[in-house]
Amino acid sequence: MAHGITLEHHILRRQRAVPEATGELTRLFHQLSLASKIIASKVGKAGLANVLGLTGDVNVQGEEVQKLDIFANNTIVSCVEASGTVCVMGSEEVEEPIAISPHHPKGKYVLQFDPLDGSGNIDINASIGTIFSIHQRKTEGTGPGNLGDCLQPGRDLVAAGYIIYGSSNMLVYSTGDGVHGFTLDPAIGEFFLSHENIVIPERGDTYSINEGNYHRWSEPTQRWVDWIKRPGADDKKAYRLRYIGAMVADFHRTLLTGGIFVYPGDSKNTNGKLRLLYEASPLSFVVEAAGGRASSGEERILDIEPTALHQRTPLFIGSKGDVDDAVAKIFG
Ligand code: AHM
Ligand code: MG
Repeated sequence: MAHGITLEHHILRRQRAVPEATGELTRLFHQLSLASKIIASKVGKAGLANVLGLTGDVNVQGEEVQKLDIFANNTIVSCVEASGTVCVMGSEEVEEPIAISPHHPKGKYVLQFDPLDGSGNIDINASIGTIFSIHQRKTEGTGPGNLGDCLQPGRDLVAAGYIIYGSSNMLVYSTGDGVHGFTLDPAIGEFFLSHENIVIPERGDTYSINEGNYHRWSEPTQRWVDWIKRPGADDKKAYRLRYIGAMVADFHRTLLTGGIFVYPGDSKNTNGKLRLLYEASPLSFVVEAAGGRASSGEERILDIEPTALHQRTPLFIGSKGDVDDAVAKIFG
């Protein structure tokens, strides 16, 4: 790995090219990367640090809360809050918008995040991640932000990305023009540029979906899965199935090697499982910046106008050709 360009240097260099930049975005990224190093360190010794298992609580989504979920949430909030760069935050683990303490200045950005995505993987030592998105505030002035600041469509994002805690720890981000990946060197404690200008292949050979839900899918969805995993006309190969159950990990593989990740609506959950603001929208911003596509089936994910913090959306995301096929075959 080249130890040339750190994450901070990369962001700073790009911000210097924006005449109206104040340094706030650079500071926000600095605090986010600090939070992710703290989380990575905790995840790395999860079995030793008495953070495996459940807290005994149930979160706003009705899911059992893992101790590391809460640790990650609190770490991001406390690292970012004091930076004076955000006016409000939103977290998958917290029901309402997170107000900034009156003791801290309010900034011009809105940070929303899924602190620990794929938390079902924590106890089995498989990859998990953090997903984040950054909008400009909509409310005027320098006071606290509100729910309206959080409910913005993905097309208006300033930046988005994720951190994957895996066999190595990586931070991948985009400000809309290109996608860049950084690998944490744990000996030095810095993220270094390792994947510059990631471009998703036009097509892949992998599909990623929880096929255990097959019985709950619409017939067109079932037909699409039957089609994608079989060899077909025009030399179509049988696609391979890969599904770890942590979207960050499934998405990261899809971004690097192509293919499609899907969490469709089904007879139990018409809008699927994934949250628009914390999961679908930021990763859709990243995939589009890498040349891919993301759709709910009915519309472009980035064009969905959110109406609630924790709303869900069906998601078809990945290589443009593969998402085009799925949407055409399922939605006509
Ligand atoms: P989480 O944010 O509570 O961890 O849930 C989201 C996760 C995604 O990472 C993953 O793609 C999906 O849930 C897996 O769900 P399922 O077990 O239904 O396949
Ligand atoms: Mg999640």
